[in-house]
Amino acid sequence: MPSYDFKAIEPKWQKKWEQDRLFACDTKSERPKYYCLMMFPYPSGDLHVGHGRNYIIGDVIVRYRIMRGFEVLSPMGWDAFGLPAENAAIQRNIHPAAWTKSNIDKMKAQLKSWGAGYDWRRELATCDPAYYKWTQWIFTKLFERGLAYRKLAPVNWCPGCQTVLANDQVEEGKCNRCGSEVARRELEQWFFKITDYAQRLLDDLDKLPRWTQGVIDRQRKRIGRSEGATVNFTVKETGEPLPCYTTRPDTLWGVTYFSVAPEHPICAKLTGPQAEKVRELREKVKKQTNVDREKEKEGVFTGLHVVNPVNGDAVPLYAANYVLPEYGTGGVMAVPAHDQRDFEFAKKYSLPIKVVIQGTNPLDAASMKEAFVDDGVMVSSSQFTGRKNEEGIKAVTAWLAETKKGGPKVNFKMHDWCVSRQRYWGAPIPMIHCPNDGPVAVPEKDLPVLLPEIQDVRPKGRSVLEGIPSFIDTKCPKCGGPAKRDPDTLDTFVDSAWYYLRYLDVQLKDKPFDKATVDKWLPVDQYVGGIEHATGHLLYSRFVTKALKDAGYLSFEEPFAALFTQGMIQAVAYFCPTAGHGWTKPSDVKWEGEKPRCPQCNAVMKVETGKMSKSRLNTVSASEMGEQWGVDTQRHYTLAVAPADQDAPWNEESVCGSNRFIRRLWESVFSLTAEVGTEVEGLEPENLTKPARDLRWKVHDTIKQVTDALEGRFAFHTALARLTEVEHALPSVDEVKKWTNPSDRKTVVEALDRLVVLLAPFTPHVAEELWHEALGHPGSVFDVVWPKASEHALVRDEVEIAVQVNGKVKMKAMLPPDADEAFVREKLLPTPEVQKHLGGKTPKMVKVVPNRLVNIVVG
Ligand code: ANZ
Repeated sequence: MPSYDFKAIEPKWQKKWEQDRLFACDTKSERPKYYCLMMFPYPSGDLHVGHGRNYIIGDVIVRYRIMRGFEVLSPMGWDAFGLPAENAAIQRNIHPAAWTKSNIDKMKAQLKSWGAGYDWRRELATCDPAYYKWTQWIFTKLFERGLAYRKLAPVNWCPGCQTVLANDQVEEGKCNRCGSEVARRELEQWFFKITDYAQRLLDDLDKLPRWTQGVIDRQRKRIGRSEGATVNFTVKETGEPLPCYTTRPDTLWGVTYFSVAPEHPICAKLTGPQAEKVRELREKVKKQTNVDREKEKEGVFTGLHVVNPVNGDAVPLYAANYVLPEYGTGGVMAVPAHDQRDFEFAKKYSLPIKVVIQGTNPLDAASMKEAFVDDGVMVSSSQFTGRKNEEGIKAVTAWLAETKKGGPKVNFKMHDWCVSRQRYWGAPIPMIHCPNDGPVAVPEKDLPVLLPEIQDVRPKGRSVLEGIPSFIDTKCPKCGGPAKRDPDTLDTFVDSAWYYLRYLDVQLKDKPFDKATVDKWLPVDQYVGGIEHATGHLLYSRFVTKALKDAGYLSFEEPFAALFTQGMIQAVAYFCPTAGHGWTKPSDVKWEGEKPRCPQCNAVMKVETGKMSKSRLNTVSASEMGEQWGVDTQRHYTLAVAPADQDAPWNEESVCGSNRFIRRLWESVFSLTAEVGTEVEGLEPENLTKPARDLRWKVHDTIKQVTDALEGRFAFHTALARLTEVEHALPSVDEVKKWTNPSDRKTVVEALDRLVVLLAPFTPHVAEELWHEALGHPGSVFDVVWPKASEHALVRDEVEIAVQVNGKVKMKAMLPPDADEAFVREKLLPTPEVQKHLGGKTPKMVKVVPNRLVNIVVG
């Protein structure tokens, strides 16, 4: 028997697949199509075994679909623009392009070493001008349709570095490079009007039954649809309208003050002694996150009053931090009795509390400890008094509309998408600012707007590109006069919002994609990626698809028909509390019995299981893993350890278990074929003895179960558990020597054959080798049509069922299939084994769940 030399086997088959163009997709093929897409990676350099999970899962799906006869499209590319490349460039003094390119090379080699199959002819990188030309084109199309606009928006400004910082460059309010206090600055930036699509993005979630529920929920929450009413309050002193948005118009008679965000335009117009205080508050909230703004409520009286249109009452107007400027109208009618935030604010500033909804226990404003937010009956509410508040909401809203005091209104939490970045390493925004014509899109013939090649990408000033006159100074495409290019680059989420369309033809020069081809191949049949993209990438891609459809470039409006989000592979990390020591590599930790100790100071270390990350020194290198065990072991472990959508530990011992399985399989297949041969021909299913019949049943039942597990359920761990059982069910060579019936011996060949075929999507290299070398087939195992279970083999002459006495499982018994109560009473109950468990008592009741369970109730 040859030894299991994975170091020779794995590259050998990888080369063969490449030569055979196993993963080359012919988009014009007549076969049914299957588009399997993995979220393309950011080229960060090294991959660890945690990253491997995503690609391995995708590869199993791809190989399975190939075996099912689909024309499979499995492309791969690189989300290649972005901040880390720029940071690495600044730190190590290499150009972001060079850094990115070398990482792509490394990662590509790694993906290949995992045996992950892609049609590399379709490789793309978003930093390639041939690609970003079309990213820019999409921007101009959105601009044409009024879906890209400019407005002032805050950015993080570092006065030390004189530059704009991304959110992850700000740590506790300080610049993570120079430590200066980060300020907020208002800049004119570009936005995509994703809010125009809020309702459709929400409604169409119902068309995605094959998406992970968690992602659907998160998108719903992010879109944040809210139904309520606007109410037309006015400023008493000036008569100026001051509308508010409320979900509780039933509480209008309980308004005791009104509050606006300190950023509200009305605050800017204030004069008098209060104006300065409001301004101070605005400066303060600028530094607060939305969460901070709600924690400690703070407000300032503006000196003005506001008139409630339902009863003419005038109430004081406050500027308050907990009112957000960008939601609703930026103003809130405050009802302390029935809103907890307003309650806390009213208590703090001694404002009146007025109960207008009564529950079963009468409320008294003076003694309330918190707001009453439950349903109840409206009181002191003019003609609505006595109504249940749920009906009141509808009735009051209708009445507001009739009397022109307000009306129904739907709001969304979602904001427009800011796409301007003041960075170097991104696609330049294809807009020109002309003093006469305003912002003008770069015409298609002038695209791409090339990112200038500069050596020093360090930000100096507002945007990196602003400091490059040869880039910035240009002519207006409309009037020909001097004009300036937009100095910003696009958010990398714009790059990744359409890449799945480009894969169909990455060579196209005169258009981003061919409509007929993408209409045929999309939506993607299966998308696989991380749940962290739930509300970013996945929402943006849906928006861009819908916008392109509306512009007539596509015929579908949801890009991904099915979405699977894999769990994370986790690892243990060790942390020393002593200042400056921090994380230690697991292999360097000193062990004292059960206690991990710091190798530097001997302190007991904190143990944490979580995400693999470089900073925590707990990554398991994929290449070391491959060196030691082979990639099929890594694949097997990754797939068998847990359900693919759940987090799972990386556990060295279990990895050995996966390796043992592969070696046992290797031995069984070689040693048994040496005994029984490789010919299945001549197996007579009618002419088998019991052990062979049982083996055959196990094999065919497993075909059914593995197929089930691969059909959309992604129960890879179950599939592999079943396949291990088949391996266990194989007779030993010595046993088989005693099998004299030739047909019986052929069931062993059949079992080995099916086992190898079923394992092929999971552990493809070893499967190919066994298929070829042990089972003696000439072609590739991926030329084989996925097996179908034989109905005949699935008919059992006996099934194992559990026997319960008074609800507790006492034993297992073999019964003919579909045995009923009469059979059980007559044949099973009298057996000595069952009698033993009944302890001499007579059964009161016998309940049979066919083929599963018998429950005997005794008194
Ligand atoms: C009066 C009221 C009485 C409210 C009551 C609630 C309960 P959702 O469901 O999230 O849409 N609100 C409106 N605009 C706001 C803003 N810019 N910043 C902070 N809060 C704002 O919430 C809508 C409710 O949030 C509105 O209904 C308003 O408070 C508040 F017993 O109006 B309510």
